[in-house]
Amino acid sequence: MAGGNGELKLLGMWSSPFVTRAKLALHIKCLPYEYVEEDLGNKSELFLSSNPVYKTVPVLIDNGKPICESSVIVQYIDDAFPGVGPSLLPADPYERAVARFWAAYIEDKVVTSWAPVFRVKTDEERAEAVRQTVAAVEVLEGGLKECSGGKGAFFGGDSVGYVDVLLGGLVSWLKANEPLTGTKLIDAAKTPLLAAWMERFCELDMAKAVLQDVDAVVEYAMALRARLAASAGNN
Ligand SMILES: N[C@@H](CCC(=O)N[C@@H](CS)C(=O)NCC(=O)O)C(=O)O
Repeated sequence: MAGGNGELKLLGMWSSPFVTRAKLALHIKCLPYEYVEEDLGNKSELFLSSNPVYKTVPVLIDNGKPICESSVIVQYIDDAFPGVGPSLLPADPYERAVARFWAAYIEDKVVTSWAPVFRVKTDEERAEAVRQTVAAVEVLEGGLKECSGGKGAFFGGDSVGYVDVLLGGLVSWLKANEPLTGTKLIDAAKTPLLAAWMERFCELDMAKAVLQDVDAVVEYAMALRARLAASAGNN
C-alpha cells in the first residue's frame, strides 16, 4: 500500500527550489524520509530509472514507487497521507480549483519567465526576463488576495496550503534575485501582500528548517552563470 509504511525516499539536489517544495510538504506532514543528494552531472541509476522522462529532481519514492514533478509530489503527499498533519489543498472543490489555478500560474508565468534569468547570454536578455517575472509576480498579488479570502496571511488562509508550498520552495531564489540581478522580485512597494507573506513564511519553523541559505544560492547561481558563459565562449 502506498502512503503508509514509512518507506519514503527523496532524490534531490540542495539548491533546487523544486526539491525544496517536496521537503516543505514532507515537513508539514511530519513524515520521516530518507534524503539522497543526486549529482546531476553524474545521475544515478536509481534516479534515471525513477524519472526516465524528465531526468529531473525531485523524485519521491514511496515503497519503491516513483513520483516525479514537484507539484505532483506535493499533491501526492497530501493525497497519500490524508490523516497525517494538516491538508494542503482545501476540501471545497471550488477552493481547490482556485488553488490549482494559482499553482499553475506560478509554474506557467512566474517560473517560466524567471528561469532564463540564470541562463541567458546578454544583460539585455536578463533584464527582459526579470521585467517579465516582476510583471508576473504583480499579478500573483491578486492571487494571494483571492486565495486567502482577502486577508493575505497565506494562500491557504490562516495556515500554509498547496500554493504556499509551491511558492515557498522558491523563496531563497526569490531573495537571491536581488543580489544577482539588482531587482527585488517581491517588493513591498509593488506587492505589499506578497512581501508580508514572504516575511511570515520565513518565520515558520519549517521554512527555517528547510529553506536554503540565500548566500549559498547566490554563490551557486554565480558559479552556474560563469560556467554557462565559459561554455558559450568556447562554442
Ligand atoms: N518541473 C520540474 C522542474 C524540476 C527541475 O527543473 N529540476 C532541475 C534542478 S532545479 C533538474 O533536475 N535538472 C536536471 C539537470 O540539470 O540535468 C518540477 O517541478 O519538478
